[in-house]
Amino acid sequence: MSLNFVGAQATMPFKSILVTSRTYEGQKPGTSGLRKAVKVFQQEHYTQNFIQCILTAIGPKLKGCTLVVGGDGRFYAKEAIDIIIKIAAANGVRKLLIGQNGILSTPAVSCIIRKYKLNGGIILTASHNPGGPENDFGIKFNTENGGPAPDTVTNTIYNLTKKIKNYSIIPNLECNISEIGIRTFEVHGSEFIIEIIDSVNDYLELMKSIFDFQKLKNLLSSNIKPFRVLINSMHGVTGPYVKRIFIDELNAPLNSVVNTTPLVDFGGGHPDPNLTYAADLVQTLKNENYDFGAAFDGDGDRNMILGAKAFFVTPSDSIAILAENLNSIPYFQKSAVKGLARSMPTAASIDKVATSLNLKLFEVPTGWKYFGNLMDAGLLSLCGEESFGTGSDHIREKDGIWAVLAWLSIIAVNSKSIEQICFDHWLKYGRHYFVRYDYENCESEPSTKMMKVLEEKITNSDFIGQKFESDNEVFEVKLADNFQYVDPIDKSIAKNQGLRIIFTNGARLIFRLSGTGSSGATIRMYVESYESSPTKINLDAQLVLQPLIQIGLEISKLQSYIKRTEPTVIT
Ligand code: VG1
Ligand code: CO
Repeated sequence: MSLNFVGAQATMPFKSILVTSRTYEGQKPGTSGLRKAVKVFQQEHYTQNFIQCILTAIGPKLKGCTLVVGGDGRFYAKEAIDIIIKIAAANGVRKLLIGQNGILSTPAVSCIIRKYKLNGGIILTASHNPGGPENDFGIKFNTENGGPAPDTVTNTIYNLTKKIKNYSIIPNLECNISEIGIRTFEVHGSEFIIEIIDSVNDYLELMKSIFDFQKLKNLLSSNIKPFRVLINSMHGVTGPYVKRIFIDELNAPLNSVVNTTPLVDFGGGHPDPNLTYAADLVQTLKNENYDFGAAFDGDGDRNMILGAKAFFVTPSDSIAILAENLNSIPYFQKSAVKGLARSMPTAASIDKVATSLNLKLFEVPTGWKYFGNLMDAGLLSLCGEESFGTGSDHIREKDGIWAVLAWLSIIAVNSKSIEQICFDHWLKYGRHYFVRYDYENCESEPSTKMMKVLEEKITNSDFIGQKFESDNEVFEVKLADNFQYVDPIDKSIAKNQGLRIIFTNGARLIFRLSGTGSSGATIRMYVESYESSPTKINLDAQLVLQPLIQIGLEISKLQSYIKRTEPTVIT
């Protein structure tokens, strides 16, 4: 961390005032953070209330604590950081570390909290949701283990928002966040410190301690046959990180990285790394001679991995293949792999690897926060979600750039193409075909009704054993429930985590309502089937899954409830 002093030390003592507020409904953090339209956050007292409640929820450790603040640079982030500075100072926070210009990826925040043993961090992002004045803003709060606040903490924050009457603020305390360095302010007779830090340094150092950068450099900048990569930051936060890592450190050609300037509105795009929203990456890979492609979401915790000609690696396969090859990565050579985990809707490819490696496999609800306790207890090394989330216990967040470096490490060792690696994996373990249908921006009421009726139907005792037929394929129900998770460490219970229908042949249908939308409802239908025969592992996923998709639509009556025939996005 740089320790330059910027400008003169502020000498004027600052005093806080108490501002009378009003409560707002709906400040309930979802799967990860509070996400709403920018216009909602811009309402008088709205952002101030939520920040005050985050700080109050820290409890006795608040006075004198140090927090890190940063985000994906989206519209309204600078205003929010200004509010955080003023409210944190008034509440007795001792120090804020702030990313230069407010830029810090979600994995970098997790890294910084852990490295400097901070009390937590505030991340200004709505992740993969679009940005700009007409789109979304969001605030995530991470606790001292570096991970997303668990349900107990977010429930406390939410309860506070329902009864907040006023907040403390120092309206005239200003700080320029564009220059690296330290500034101190005198607040109520104590020192309040703001340190503006380089956005990339700490994260880069961590990556260097995990991977063999020399080996990766040889792979990407070989004079004989360089491995050609195309990395697309989608104008999200990862731009400065990929430039430093792939261009400056690993010497990849300059045209290996694109869309690396973080923009307040992500250039009008949807910063979600999937085949629909990263269509330009897919097209370029199809048309040109690249060996590898990757994209990230707005805040840098998601990743999509593509091979030559845009061969798509499903996130569920990605995590399984990484698990199988962890010995290619120095970090995992140093300490034994503990356990593996996936979120419930994620396809079970990794389960097969866990069995083969004799490792414990945990199945947790959707959301990275559920992996944290297992990692803290030393039970978990590698985990992933079908929603393009991949990560390990190096931090407590999913980590897009880490995933790319992990894949490149495997390639550097075994010299196979991405497609060949996947094919060989399926040959050994069989293939888990997977697809997710998202119906975005549905009306809340019919969506909730659909879920309620479906739950009643599938939890009725006569549902088990029922047979469904489509395209001459028969699926018999083995188990059906509303998924519930008991945390093995603190025994906390997470209920209502998605409706599951598991068939006797291992196929699964899952229905969930998203917890990251900013308005209305998004219904997700997850469809998975398993094929072990070598003649059936290289088929088109959409075709293979069609019969099961039809059964899912039929059982749920989804289309008639929400009056739609097509999903918004298929991943
Ligand atoms: C989605 C994903 C989930 C992920 C969450 C946060 O949640 O499905 O797997 O952990 O987003 O990711 P939901 O409730 O909409 O299904 V991020 O990158 O948006 O912070
Ligand atoms: Co994200």
